[in-house]
Amino acid sequence: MNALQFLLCVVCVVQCSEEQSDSKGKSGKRVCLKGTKIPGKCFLADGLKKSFHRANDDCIAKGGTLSTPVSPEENQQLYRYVQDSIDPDARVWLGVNDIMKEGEWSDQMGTEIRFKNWESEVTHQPDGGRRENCVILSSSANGKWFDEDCRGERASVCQFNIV
Ligand SMILES: [Ca+2]
Repeated sequence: MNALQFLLCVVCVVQCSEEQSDSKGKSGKRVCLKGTKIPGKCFLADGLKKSFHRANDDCIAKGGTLSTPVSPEENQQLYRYVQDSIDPDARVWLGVNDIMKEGEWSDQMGTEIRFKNWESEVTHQPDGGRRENCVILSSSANGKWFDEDCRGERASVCQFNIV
């Protein structure tokens, strides 16, 4: 290989990698390449059971956060998606916890949540006090929420904001 060939090669490698990162930056903002789309976000299920912190870290590594429904409609859409993509009775971690302050439920940005969907007909959630600071959505309880020990192992769904 002579000097010119070498130089062309380097230029090509730099350009190619620039093009790749460019297209990565542009795609994925309007469409869900995997998972399912609801207005404003993509949901992507992970059937592998893991602790809340592990599931949270894995979502962040993918550029998202643990799913956090903010309305009855979103909760219903997440619940249906979990049933279809994991299993009809699956329970998944939500991006909601009261780790910082007992009884004050926050999302993964640390903002206190307004929409809650606690199970309250059969049991009276949340009922775990300081032992249970994380939240699951239960498909077998029609998408209702339960507080649980964060160290438990559950499936999860990541959410990605899109325009
Ligand atoms: Ca608690």
